[in-house]
Amino acid sequence: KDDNVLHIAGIFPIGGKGGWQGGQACQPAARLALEDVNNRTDLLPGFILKLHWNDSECEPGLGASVMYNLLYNKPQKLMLLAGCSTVCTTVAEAAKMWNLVVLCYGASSPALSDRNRFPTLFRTHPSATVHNPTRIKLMEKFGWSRVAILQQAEEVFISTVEDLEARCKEAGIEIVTRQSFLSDPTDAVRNLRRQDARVIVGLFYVVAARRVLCEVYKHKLYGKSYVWFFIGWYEDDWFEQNLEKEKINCTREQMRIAAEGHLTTEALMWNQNNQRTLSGMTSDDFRIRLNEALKKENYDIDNMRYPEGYQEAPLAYDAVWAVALAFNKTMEKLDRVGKSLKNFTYTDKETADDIYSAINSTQFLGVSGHVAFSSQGDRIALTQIEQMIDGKYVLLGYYDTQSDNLTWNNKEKWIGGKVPQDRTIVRTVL
Ligand code: ABU
Repeated sequence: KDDNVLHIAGIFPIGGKGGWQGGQACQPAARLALEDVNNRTDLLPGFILKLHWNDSECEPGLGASVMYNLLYNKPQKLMLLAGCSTVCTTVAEAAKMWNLVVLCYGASSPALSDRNRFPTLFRTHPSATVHNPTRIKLMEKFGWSRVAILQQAEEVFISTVEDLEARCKEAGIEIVTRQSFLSDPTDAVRNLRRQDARVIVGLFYVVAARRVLCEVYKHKLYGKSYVWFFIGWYEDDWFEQNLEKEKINCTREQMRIAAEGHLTTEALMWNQNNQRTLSGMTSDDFRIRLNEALKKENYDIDNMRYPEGYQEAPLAYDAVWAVALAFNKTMEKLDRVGKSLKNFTYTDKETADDIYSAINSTQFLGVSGHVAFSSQGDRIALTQIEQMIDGKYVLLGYYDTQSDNLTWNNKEKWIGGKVPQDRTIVRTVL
């Protein structure tokens, strides 16, 4: 019998060759959240939540097909969870036609903050614009006022760069060149060299990042005169993974040399202190449970071989809790007027609006930190800064944009012992 089941749809990127395959860890995290929510007698009393899902491989076309199958096949779904910016963009643009709220646990594209284009989208993942004030802060800290940008031609990175350009202009930082590429970065990296770029912000998915790094090695854009900013959500050993599989024409050692010294910025996705969160777990408790779940799926967690999406797993876990809390609130409201969530259909705009308002006002302390949504449906987050030192990421500090507070550990290490300069210094001998 299905009378006591509330159905939701999920799209997880898992088996693809590019983009972000974060469903590998986010799907098990969502499964843990479902177990926990369904064990609570005070949440959704008399009902359980069931997730129906499939793999999008982070491909928007496949994502759309998965969504249509989930929506056109019974049972009726009440909400859609999705991850990976390219897929979220496609499904969230379409979902409004079904009066369906979309909750993205793994989508960073700043373009998703457009309420006219995505009127029913919320996300537990912060927008990639949170990195930009941090990047500017670091440029100011190290005296870099001449920077270059290298980006993969995807809306997620294009919209991040638009925001970065505006902020650089405001801060008096010159962008000497902006290079973009579809899948082969060779020419773009060569152009960076021609323009004498020294401080370079790189924005791309991890498969493209490996191709870029190999070109960086070949064109000698690494070492004491260069500094690269990369995105911080790649896995720790990203630069030496899958080299044969992806036909990367550089050795592990060459990739390691080119990666040395780069900086990363990332939004904090794990609650930072040992507080008990709404589920009763601290983020450390959650890590232990997630690791156990991933080991059962044959991931070699003991040897720190984490699946993609490990960092974002708390966002998927909290997304399911946000759904449960919002449904709980909606059910109470519908009960008062003799209606039920079970009668929702894709033409029921009134109930859809109730679900929207409920999620819009949902707030709680989750394993990813304080979950709340801004007027654009966005998460507000702190950022952390790391540097690759001797092949390992070292935490340099945190930046809180809202209070303009940079906490710095003084752990940075520059090849040659000096901060790289943002331009060639020409000395005239008299
Ligand atoms: N942190 C993963 C974001 C993935 C994406 O925006 O597609």
